[in-house]
Amino acid sequence: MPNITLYHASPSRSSIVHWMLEELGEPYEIKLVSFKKGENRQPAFLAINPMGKLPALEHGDTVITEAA
Ligand SMILES: N[C@@H](CCC(=O)N[C@@H](CS)C(=O)NCC(=O)O)C(=O)O
Repeated sequence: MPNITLYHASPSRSSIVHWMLEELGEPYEIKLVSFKKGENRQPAFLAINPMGKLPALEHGDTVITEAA
């Protein structure tokens, strides 16, 4: 089980992080988040990123929320 998880929606800035992960070649998991269904505003996702925005990249206990 990879310890890197990308919360992703396309099109969005999380595609930049998806690209980075592909170039790194490390194993990762993708969890799709639907803006249309408002999943980024649900408590389960707000527990990952309280701003309710993508990207969110979990690496172990660390969460990174800036594509830059
Ligand atoms: N500071 C963040 C901003 C991320 C951001 O604004 N993401 C947009 C998608 S590109 C988002 O999640 N919008 C959903 C919303 O605000 O409800 C970054 O640049 O990585």
